[in-house]
Amino acid sequence: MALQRIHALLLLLLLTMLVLVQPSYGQDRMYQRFLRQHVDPEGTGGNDAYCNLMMQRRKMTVRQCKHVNTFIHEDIWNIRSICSTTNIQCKNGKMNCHEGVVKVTDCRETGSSRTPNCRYRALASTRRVVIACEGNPEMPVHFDR
Ligand code: T3P
Repeated sequence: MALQRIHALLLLLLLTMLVLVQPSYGQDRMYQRFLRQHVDPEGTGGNDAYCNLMMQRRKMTVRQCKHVNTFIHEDIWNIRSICSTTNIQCKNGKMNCHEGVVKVTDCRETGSSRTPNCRYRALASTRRVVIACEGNPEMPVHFDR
């Protein structure tokens, strides 16, 4: 009887731990996705060939060509530090967005682009970007605009 109770308690403990761990697991997956899609510290980017190659390499041309994607050319710690600036409103109305000025390459799909041969026009600039952050410590999980 006592053994059954211990088993039940252990099961409850395990379930509680799973519930607690799950959000941070989800956030980490979002962070990894953000890194894959939007962060390229080494690249200087800037031209169409860069976009054509990187959009494919970072798996954004698999089922369909992603229409618009921005690569940020900054150290990840610089990008993460944007999360500690003042909260602003995201496009979806949530208040977990933050803005910063960074070096970017914006890749925009061209008219002649057809999956799997997705084709992009590049625009390099230093501009204001808005990203959403989550977690503790706060980490970028979504590129807003
Ligand atoms: P994702 O959520 O997969 O990162 O807004 C729709 C998608 O376009 C979103 O994709 C972010 C991406 N995007 C950019 O990468 N740069 C931009 O400047 C804008 C407006 C959108």
